[in-house]
Amino acid sequence: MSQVSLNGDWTLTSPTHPTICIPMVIPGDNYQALYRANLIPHPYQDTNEQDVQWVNQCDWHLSRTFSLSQSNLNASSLLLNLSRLDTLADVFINDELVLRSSNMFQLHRIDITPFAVLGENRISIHLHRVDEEAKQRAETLPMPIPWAVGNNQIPHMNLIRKTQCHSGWDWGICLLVSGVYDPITIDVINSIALHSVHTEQIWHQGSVDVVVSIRHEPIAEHELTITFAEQTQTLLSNSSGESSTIFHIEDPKLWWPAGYGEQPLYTLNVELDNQSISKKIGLRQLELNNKADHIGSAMEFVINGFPINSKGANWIPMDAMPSLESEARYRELLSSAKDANMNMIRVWGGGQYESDMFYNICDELGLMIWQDMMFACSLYPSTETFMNDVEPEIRQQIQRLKDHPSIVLWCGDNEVIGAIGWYDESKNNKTTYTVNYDRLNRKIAQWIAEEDPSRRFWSSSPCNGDMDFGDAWHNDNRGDMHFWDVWHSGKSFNAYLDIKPRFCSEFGFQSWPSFAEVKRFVPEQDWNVTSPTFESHQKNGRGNSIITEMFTRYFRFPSSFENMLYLSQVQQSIAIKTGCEYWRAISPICRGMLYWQLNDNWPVSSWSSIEYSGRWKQLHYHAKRFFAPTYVPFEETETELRIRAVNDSRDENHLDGTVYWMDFDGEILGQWSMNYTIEADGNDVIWSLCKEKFQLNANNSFFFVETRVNGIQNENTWFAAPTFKQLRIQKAKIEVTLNGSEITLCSDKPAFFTHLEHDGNGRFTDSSFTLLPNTPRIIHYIGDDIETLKQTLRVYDLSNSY
Ligand code: BMA
Repeated sequence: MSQVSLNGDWTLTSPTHPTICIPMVIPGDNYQALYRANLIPHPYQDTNEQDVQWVNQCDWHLSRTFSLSQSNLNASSLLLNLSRLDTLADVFINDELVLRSSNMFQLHRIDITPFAVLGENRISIHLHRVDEEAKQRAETLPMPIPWAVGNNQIPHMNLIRKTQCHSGWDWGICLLVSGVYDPITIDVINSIALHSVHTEQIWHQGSVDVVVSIRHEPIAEHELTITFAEQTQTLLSNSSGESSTIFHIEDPKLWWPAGYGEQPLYTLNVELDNQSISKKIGLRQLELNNKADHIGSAMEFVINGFPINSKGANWIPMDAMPSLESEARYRELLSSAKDANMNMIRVWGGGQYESDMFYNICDELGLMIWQDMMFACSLYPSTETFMNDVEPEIRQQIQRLKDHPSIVLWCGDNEVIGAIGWYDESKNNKTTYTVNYDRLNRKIAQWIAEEDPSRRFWSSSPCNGDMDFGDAWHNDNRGDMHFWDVWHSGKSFNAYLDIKPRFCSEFGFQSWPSFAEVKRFVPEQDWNVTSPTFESHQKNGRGNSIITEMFTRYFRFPSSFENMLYLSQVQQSIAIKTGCEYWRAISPICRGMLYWQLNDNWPVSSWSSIEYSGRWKQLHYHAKRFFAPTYVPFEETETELRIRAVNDSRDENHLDGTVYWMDFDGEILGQWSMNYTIEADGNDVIWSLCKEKFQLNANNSFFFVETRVNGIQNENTWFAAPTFKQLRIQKAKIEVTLNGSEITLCSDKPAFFTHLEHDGNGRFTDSSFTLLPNTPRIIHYIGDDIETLKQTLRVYDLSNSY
């Protein structure tokens, strides 16, 4: 098909500031264009965020010219494709209004033939400021609809269908960006337009029928060529505008989540009148098991008949300036998730329906997706006007996404049921606001069911189940829960052991960025956790106090700014590991854990395990160990210390390994070897020791277990003392030898949370581990910045942090 691309160079002007006339790259956002034109400082540096807020208070115009040939004009239609148009936009072709849009999540395909001329044409997009529109909408509502006060810096953004975290979040900069973030193209249609292609899988014993449904212009008798799994069929288009056919696949290769099998993808290609649509289809059966059981009810994804332990993290938009999104960065972040043994990502409702690249990569990597609809932490109106704006968004997004095998759940929103209990208006009038919630939520459920009957709809995250508006923050016997008692409510790390979630879809603990990251955005005079830059990059009011207060509970106080940064990441790792380790140990009661959060959208203190630059925080290295398919969690009972083996896999696995009990001088106090075969999806106690044996030595010793499963090494460390500050750890002297990308570490004493860092990009094969004494350990640097590695490699460990 021939296509006219409108990507690349545009011009950005502002009627509010008539002197501004600068180049802008589309796809892209206005902030990035202003920064490139030197009209604003970099919003992520220093305290610049506050200096760039004026951009929010302007209207912005984007425009460019493009050329159409006679053959373009001879076409039967010229379809302009526009999506992620952010947000209140009027689109003109040659000064004629062709589209008025108020929802950045809608997808547009407009016939511009009546407005097109031979030769030069002009497209302009007028983007209106959203803050004033939001205020006006609030005034006309039949009742107040509270917005996310603690997160958003600009009021009433819940009334605008725009990424909710653009106006700030408790980890997010407030940059009310606007622009167009997807490619803009014009499809030149000769005679009949191909609109969309969808599939449905009908499973039989050992085979599957793949129904391919094609939407096109309602014109009959045009030839459609459909290829799937290397079989080709031809058929004639139907005057109803919908044509379909079936491919029967015997013995299909099944798509599995990462860790449970391969991710074969079959190519589907549909051609009509010189246009084609291609998709990669994964064949898999999907079920969400919510059956009532002796505890409450299950929350378990079942793929191809096999129960899955879902492990992963929550995803936020990758950049506060959408210009900086790229396929390479999607791939890097999602590969980092997979490399840390994750198999599920939750696309959180305060962000965006991600771009096609994101879902394609998840299909490829075997990362299941829990997909929220884009509503978060505010209440939303159920007025007709609002619902009319939302309906096309939901229908179009479900149609766009539903062929991705990775998506396993459609979820109505993030924390909106809970939010009814947060704001005075709704707290005092729960019935009205719950009905208001349910009106919109029912509609969303209905639109989704109509567009995709193959997947389950889950009202909200968290939610106790259908028609249950109860407290899913604390109820651990059914549904998914968001467990924030440790971070937001200040309980100890052990509070993670007080609950047995069926599925914990959010729990998190903040850390500060690493020293390497800090150097990139904090001027040296602000290298202090209470400096203006540092405080402006901490969006959770009590965040820095919580981190510091937890230091005093658990650790000897760190000796320097640099050690504070390091220790904050040790602390975060311990918090999240405590939860994940225990919840894996209670499998299959708990069938899912997604910590908050995977990534950052600018450099900031946050709950993420990957920094804005892509660097793995210590937590991410720990996640790789505690999410490993076969893992050995420690478990403490009244009388015993135990090691379990959990095997999140479809195969029985053989594990061998050694448990060491060691003192802090490195003397071995006990040693046990283990040899065990664990069944598929198994969970067994494989070692235990009576606590009396080591209780007297609690402050002087630790347990370390190393394992091998299918040639893959893993390890775990356990301390008997309730806090690290009590431990009589010896100061470790760690010798570091660097040879190319190979780093050898050797310590005279056991060294804990031994962590490698340098100022460049890339990561290490392992970090933040226990280094046993006099046992050299080889680590490889994965990256291409050997020079920086040589110059800036630093090795931290707990004993040298105070
Ligand atoms: C959750 C999320 C986010 C928030 C995080 C940390 O509940 O849904 O809204 O950023 O907590 O407070």
